[in-house]
Amino acid sequence: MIIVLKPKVSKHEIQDLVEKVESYGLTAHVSQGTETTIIGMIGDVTKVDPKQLEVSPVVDHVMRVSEPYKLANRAFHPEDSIIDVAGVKVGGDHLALIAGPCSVESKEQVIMIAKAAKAAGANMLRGGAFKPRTSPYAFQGMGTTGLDILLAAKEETGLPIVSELMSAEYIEEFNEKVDLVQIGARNMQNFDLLKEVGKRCTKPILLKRGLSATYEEWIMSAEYIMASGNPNVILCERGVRTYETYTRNTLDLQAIPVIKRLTHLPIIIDPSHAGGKWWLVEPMAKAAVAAGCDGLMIEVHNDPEHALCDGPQSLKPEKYTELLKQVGEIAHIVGKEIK
Ligand SMILES: [Mn+2]
Repeated sequence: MIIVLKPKVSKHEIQDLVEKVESYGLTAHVSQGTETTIIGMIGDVTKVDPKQLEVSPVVDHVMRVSEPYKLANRAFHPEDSIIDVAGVKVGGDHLALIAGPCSVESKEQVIMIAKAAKAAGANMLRGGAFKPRTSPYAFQGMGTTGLDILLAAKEETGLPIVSELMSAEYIEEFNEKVDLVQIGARNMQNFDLLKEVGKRCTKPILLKRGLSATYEEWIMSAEYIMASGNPNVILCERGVRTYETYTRNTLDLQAIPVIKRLTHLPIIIDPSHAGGKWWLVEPMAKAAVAAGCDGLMIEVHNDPEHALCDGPQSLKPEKYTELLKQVGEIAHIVGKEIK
């Protein structure tokens, strides 16, 4: 249930209402926009009588929210959330451009790709140090050493770092070294991990959509993180499993308007894992920006033929540079800026 307040309500009046909500044994979540202030009531609202709240002169109206997610719900927070990743803004009219190799392979490799990505216009560097691989015999990533290599690349280029966390055991290390913590598709419903990153992770979270997750399941996973104490969640569509086997997955671009309608969270698109083929990345990336996404996460590798992971879907730096030129023009048309 949410309480929509009248314009120009004082802090003191908001506090009075928060106390009233808390007196029902509920949690109050205040969202102050430029126009209106909303108080979300979280908990068992069955015994709350909306009329009792509407008698207050500062209350405009009280609404029931039927969706099971509250904190991520756009009704609770009508304006777009803008999430700060080490100074790079994601959401609203900002476009995040995340690039880098699937796996960190060596210091020379990561620094070379980071410099090329930055020169092309990327504003964040991604690299996998801990890799969730389908086969236990495949390369599992460099782990902690990989994170240190990413840090060296950050020192060299200034690009904030995005990397995937697979186990709660490493949260403190990620807090220290990583700027945007990715929770991968396979862990989207690892609820214990979601609760731990909500509680202990001090950095924003990039939550990938599960391989066959519905929108509601995906948003509920974001809700887990938010309800556990970390409000800074960015969603990432990376293709879903369909009957089609020609492409690795099927990119669901409808996710962009749907997520924006249902939530206030930014949504970025990963066309690399969606298609699984490098030549699909460019058209899908352009379509995603045209559809209003808040960012792109693209695999870039200097030598895709010899990459230890996901070579066939990686772009060479020259192709990425060419792509970002076109993305810049489309972004301009849809009112997004790249910084
Ligand atoms: Mn990959």
